[in-house]
Amino acid sequence: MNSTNRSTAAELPGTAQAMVTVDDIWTDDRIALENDKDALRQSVIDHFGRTLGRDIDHAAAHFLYKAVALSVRDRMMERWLATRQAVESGVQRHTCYLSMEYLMGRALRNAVHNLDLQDELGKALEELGLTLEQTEQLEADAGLGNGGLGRLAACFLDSCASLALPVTGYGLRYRYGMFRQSIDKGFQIERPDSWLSEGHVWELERPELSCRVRFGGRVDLITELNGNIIHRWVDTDDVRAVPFDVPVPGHDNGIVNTLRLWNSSATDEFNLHEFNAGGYTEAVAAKNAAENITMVLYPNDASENGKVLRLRQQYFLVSASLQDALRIWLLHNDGFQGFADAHCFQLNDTHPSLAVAELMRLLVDDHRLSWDEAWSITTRVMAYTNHTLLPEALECWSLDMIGALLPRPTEIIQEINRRFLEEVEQAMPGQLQQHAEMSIVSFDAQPVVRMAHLAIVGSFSINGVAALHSKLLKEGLFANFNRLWPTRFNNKTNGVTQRRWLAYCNPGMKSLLDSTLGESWTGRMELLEQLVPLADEQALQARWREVRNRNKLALARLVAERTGIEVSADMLFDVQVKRMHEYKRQLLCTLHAVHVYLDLLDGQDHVPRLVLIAGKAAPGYYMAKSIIKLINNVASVINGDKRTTDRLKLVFLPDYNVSAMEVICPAADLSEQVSTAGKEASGTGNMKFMMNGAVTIGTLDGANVEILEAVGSENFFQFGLSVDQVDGVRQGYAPSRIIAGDARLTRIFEAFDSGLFDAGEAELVRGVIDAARSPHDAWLTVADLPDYLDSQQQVEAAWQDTAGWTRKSIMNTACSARFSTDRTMQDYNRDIWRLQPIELPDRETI
Ligand code: 26Q
Repeated sequence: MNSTNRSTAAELPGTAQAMVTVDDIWTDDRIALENDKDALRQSVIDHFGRTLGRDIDHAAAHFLYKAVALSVRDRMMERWLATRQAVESGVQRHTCYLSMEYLMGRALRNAVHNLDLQDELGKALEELGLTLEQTEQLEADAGLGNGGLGRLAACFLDSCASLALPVTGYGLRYRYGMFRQSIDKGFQIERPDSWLSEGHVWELERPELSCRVRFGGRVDLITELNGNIIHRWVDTDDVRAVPFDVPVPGHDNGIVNTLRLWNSSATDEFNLHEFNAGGYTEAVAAKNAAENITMVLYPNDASENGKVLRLRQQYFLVSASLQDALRIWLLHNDGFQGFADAHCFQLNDTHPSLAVAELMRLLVDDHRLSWDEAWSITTRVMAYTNHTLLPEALECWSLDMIGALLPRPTEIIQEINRRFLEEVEQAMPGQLQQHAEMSIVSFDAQPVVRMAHLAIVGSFSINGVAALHSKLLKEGLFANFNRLWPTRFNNKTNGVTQRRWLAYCNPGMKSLLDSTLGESWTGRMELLEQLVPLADEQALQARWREVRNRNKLALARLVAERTGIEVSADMLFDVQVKRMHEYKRQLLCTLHAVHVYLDLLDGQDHVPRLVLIAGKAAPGYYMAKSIIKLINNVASVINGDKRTTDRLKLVFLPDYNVSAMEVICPAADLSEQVSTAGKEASGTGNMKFMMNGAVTIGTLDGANVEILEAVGSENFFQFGLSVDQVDGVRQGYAPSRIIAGDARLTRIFEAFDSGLFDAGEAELVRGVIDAARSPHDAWLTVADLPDYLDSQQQVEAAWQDTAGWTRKSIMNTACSARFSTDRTMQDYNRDIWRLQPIELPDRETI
């Protein structure tokens, strides 16, 4: 037995310490968990009967899924423990990724493929009268995120595990994830997503690692005997943070990293005064507030300012995660010497930026480091990723609110700010305007804490998520900071994991690529470039179209199931799926559909087209919800018209989520990425579509710029104003003149004015249309519309040349390597994290 490989000791009551190691638990002869068909079949039966206590008469489908998932989970356990031991051994540098959101989707298919179990498990299930595909559908999506930022975190975890990078995800275990969307008479209806109600087989509760998070109370100053003044945060309302670990298996490398999600629960203490005064029930009920913290994900993907529960969530995540990292460190170390060299905390937007203050508090108050020692550590471990340029999405918290909820962290923020402003004064003497602009706490009468400034001041690295976005951060939003600390700013273009987003969601394409390039492309995306010289080959093109056609049939089935609308796979599948936002301009897409419809009525032909739109609107975002209603109104006119039925369909697909995208992105021909230039930080849906062979129609925004550069202008339909032009156009912007000057636009807006699309909601629909016609329209929809319509005409011409289109499609997949999160993670690792790959002990069983 390898003694360096010992796990921590387990203490048994009344006995001397019992040493239990991984090797004791999994001796070679106990493993017996083979991965062949028969062993897998037996595992499923055992879990169904023994673990879950079911018999086949009560074979509620869900229990079959659970038995399968548990059988797969069993096969990760040893590797999971071994990975954790390697990461927590205290010698290896590692990264803690702090994020309020992880949009994981389903886990089964991903685990099965990453562990390479698909063939044997498929056969085992067949013998039990099941298919793997059916079984996978029974899993609920883990929808612990809103959109791009949350899904990015999930893709990062997958790539880190697959690259053997020691990265632990820290997040919250929301009881209710992203709401479920349905459509009633064209309106969005939200329903709670109780994804845990049937149990969650992937998580492992770890109450032994719980910690305490404090809220409220006050700060007492205490002078110690030696004259030191210390701050004691007292009379707090405490909440218990209980971790639930979710395994993150790497692809075919034996690594299983961890996503640690915190659940809030009450501490065991009661308000004794109330308790003893006979208020037993009240004292117990008061504990509810604690449980509420992780009850629900905020369904906004732009900040919802000022909600105290959101602030509690953020601090809860940050405090529990940092305490956990310090606890693990102190298992193997006496003090904090070396801590900074061994850690990086990557902040996913400003949502966890209280980490800067909280790490200072833990080091200074709890571990008695000096301010300077603590600050030196903090500013060597924190790194901040920005995901937005929209001013309204920048988080600010009122100083009063944060001071009442978190009195001690607030004092620390103010001290950080005092010292920071001294530094600004040194570097930019007398520039009071700069001080006011850069200050963490604003100089207003009602001061607010600017979370981005806190993150910037406390971090050694600040990155944007696409080249254009990072440039705009440096030149615009954070220009002052860039002047002060130019070396801190850098770019890390987003990516997506090709495992979930190509290999597993598009099995037809995977086998085509496997047979053309060999199987190793999954881990080496640059091999896709070998498709470039083959892009015109007839045999490849034919197989390519065949695969895509099957994918389109699958999407057509999903559309029919959810909406009752029948669409033909021969149509051009023109797709825009993403959160509903004015800046993303789902309206452009819809206005184009109206244009095609009116042309068809006028006797002008178009290629058959399905325009598919899907996405959720934040429940309080009136305009975004109105746009959904408008789309549905237009859709019912178009889809109800027999004259155009084989030429045009407009579909709003309800309840867009990760699993829906796994069906949508392999089937799209045209990917709509049409945001107002300068507004979309990166986009990641654009990358999923490209990888699967869709051609983009897009503006020069976010990562579209890099997609265009990678694939070449002949394989991308570019239109619209550039960032540099946008501000110019805003001056004296007169949409009505543009409409009057273009017959196509005139006709579109007249159709709306005629009431054709009102469906009894004239006020609402006209509200959207009038906003687009207003000189104050910040999104410049009308300004970009003529160019967009032209560009769509080029799309149609290109579509009619089947071989030419197939070539474009192949070229998009071929050039997509750089949009893999494997590349993104290597960039983070090279410039920010500097981690060594995990080395597992060389054991046969791992
Ligand atoms: C903040 C405070 C209170 C409540 C909610 C929020 C909140 C929650 C989520 C604010 C923003 C978000 C999510 C933002 C997001 O998804 N941004 C997207 O991030 C992607 C990954 O980098 C980019 O590709 C997209 O361009 C960007 O819009």
